[in-house]
Amino acid sequence: SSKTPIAICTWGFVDANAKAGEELSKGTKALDAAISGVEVEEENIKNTTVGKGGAPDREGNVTLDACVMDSNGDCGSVLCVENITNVAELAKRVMTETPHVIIAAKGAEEFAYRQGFKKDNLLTENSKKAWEKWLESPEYKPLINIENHDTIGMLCMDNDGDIAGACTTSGLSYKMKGRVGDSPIIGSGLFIDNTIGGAVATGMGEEVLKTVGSFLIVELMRNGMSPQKACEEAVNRITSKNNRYKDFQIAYIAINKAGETGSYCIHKGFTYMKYQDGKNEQIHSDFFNKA
Ligand code: SD4
Repeated sequence: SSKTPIAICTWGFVDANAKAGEELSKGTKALDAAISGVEVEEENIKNTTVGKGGAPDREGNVTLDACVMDSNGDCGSVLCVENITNVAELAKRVMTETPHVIIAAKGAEEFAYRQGFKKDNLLTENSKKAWEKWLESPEYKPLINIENHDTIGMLCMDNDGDIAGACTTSGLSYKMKGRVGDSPIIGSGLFIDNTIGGAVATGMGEEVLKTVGSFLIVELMRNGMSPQKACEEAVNRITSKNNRYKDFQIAYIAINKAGETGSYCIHKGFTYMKYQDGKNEQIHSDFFNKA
């Protein structure tokens, strides 16, 4: 089996993945390492798809989705939360401090304040300007690989070989009020089974939800597929249905208990980060649409 610890995350989030890698190397457990990694992007106001600075919905409100899943199979999730930056940590608090798995919207925000989170204005001047520009001719057509697809999903394997993960996003830019994607839905945006492995998704959440993508990948690995093959099969479930995949991107990354990783996406342009042995490298994912 390969050398632990290992951290992988969606897209080119070098600093976030390095942070998780450092934490793991210090002996931090997988879940806390993953949360500390994704927090780098939640707090990065230049990232317009995660946390503070995330693009708002059509009405100008930034609403965040996040979930976490731990090595023991416990999980927590928050949907459509306003005014709180660190929603992955908030999802963890749902897991550890309540008898529930999912808390949505105002309830999640009020829970956050009771947990000592501070109120933050998530709409930056830049995202406000971009939204006002969008309002001039509001058309909602999600594009491939542009900045409205930069959810951070992270999977960590710690020094004990335990696997956990986190996923956090502002969702699709200029989404309908109340819209929730795959990212905070356990099994779709993220799934972990510490005896098998883990997977996370990014891209057009509706299509990931319809195929319960991350759970599917873990189950395929349970049945013997490598992380790579399992990601390919999960993308094939989507692309084999009809031709609509031409208009959207989906990408998956996965890790198994042996520390092997893989990724696959619909369209060229997706990369993921991998930290192992003190090295943090960016890996170009293979893709389905070679046309
Ligand atoms: C969503 N999957 O809300 C998210 C968006 C995303 O990279 O992944 N962006 O549908």
